[in-house]
Amino acid sequence: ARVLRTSFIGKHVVYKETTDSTQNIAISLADRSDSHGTVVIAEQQKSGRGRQKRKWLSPKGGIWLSVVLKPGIPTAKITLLPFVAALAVCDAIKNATGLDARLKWPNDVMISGKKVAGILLDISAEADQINYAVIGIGINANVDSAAISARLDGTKITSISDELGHSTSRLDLTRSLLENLEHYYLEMEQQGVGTILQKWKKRSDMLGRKVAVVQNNNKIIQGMATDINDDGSLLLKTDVGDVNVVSGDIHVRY
Ligand code: BT5
Repeated sequence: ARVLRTSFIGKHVVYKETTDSTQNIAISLADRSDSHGTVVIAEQQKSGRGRQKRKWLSPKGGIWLSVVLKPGIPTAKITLLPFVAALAVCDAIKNATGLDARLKWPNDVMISGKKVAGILLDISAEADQINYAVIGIGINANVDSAAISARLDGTKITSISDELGHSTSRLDLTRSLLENLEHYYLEMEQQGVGTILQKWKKRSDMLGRKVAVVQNNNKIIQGMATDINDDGSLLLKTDVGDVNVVSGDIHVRY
């Protein structure tokens, strides 16, 4: 197998057959001085997490991993890290499988309108100093999406094997993912968020469409998704004017 062409992401890999959550292991390693780029990967997770304490089902056959990063960027810019990760996942799926993966704000990766991968960010920061960021990535690679779906609340989901009609190489996909992640991460550190957001927008079919943003309190804001702002918030044009939606506890329907 070809070696991993990265300079820091994946130089240290922790592999588990089964764990509660790779995110928890990565957080427990993050304070070490040499943890930058450490990858924690598991065959299955017993308590995989989504955002806002939602569950992430993680049976065998998927790609469930977390990456420790110590970004040299201002704390305010850390909200862009999930966009970097989503971009890396999207390109890895395209490169490794040929499938037409698309991005949905704030950090979902979709194939034909169904969620194939999700991103989670945990950070530790003081004032304007980031101690560490742990980015969690879950990809439904070779899993039965109908079986996962049956245990969920109606979210439309898919997997790479279901889309292809056969299984895919998780090794190739993971390698491509980690290489892309390092590439886009360095691009963000060196060139700022502008080019990352441009690329993100190119891979999204959401801008220019009418969307409904469902908030935590079940309030719904409808409008036209017109842009992603530099802080990663979504610009909505509504009947009562422009609204900036931050990626808190909300989800978006087209
Ligand atoms: C996410 O949350 O999409 C972030 C998922 C991050 C998972 C990775 S796996 C490695 C690392 N370790 C962890 O413990 N987590 C990370 P969110 O946008 O909140 O979406 C959560 C929602 O997605 C749930 O409420 C379900 O409706 C749905 N869901 C759960 N499992 C799914 C799956 N396998 N595929 C697609 N959707 C799923």
